Amino acid sequence: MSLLPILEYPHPRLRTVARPVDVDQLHDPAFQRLLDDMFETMYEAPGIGLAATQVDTHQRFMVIDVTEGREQPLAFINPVIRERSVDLRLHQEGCLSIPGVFADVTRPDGIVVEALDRHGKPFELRVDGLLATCVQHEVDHLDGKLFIDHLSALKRDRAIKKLDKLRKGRD
Ligand code: GNR
Ligand code: NI
Repeated sequence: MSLLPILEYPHPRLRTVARPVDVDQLHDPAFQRLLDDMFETMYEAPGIGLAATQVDTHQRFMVIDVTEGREQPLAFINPVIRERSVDLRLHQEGCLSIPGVFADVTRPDGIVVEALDRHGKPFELRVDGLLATCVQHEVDHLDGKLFIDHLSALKRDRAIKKLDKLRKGRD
């Protein structure tokens, strides 16, 4: 297995709208290896989710594990959010593509998400809380969106200045 490089803001390919995965690909060992590499990259970061877009693969899939013990790896192939609750939830989000920057984002608290698992078997999950936040954050990546797009212009500017400052301190 290997760690994959993660695209960072403002890389233009983070704005790509990913294309659906061709289900024949799920039988391809190279695709399964890519999924394993994405889990490894997410766990090593560490992060609770990683979308294919972030590793410069512009197909609709993502990996998530929101458990403390890193015991519940979930792969979502061609995810679709079927329902969104009226109830909202505010959560402080971060992103491996905008490292070190955190900001409050409001999203629907509960969702129903439909996808294929890594073997092509369809599943549906009704989730809320952190997992629902994370699924929405990852599906946003597949649509070329970043969590800072949900902020006011003022807060987004502040977030980008913070990122610039962190980068200047790094070198
Ligand atoms: O590791 C991550 N943490 C996180 C925290 C709150 C809301 C969303 C996330 S996802 C993020 C990893 C990432 O960038 N996924 O795209
Ligand atoms: Ni992210």
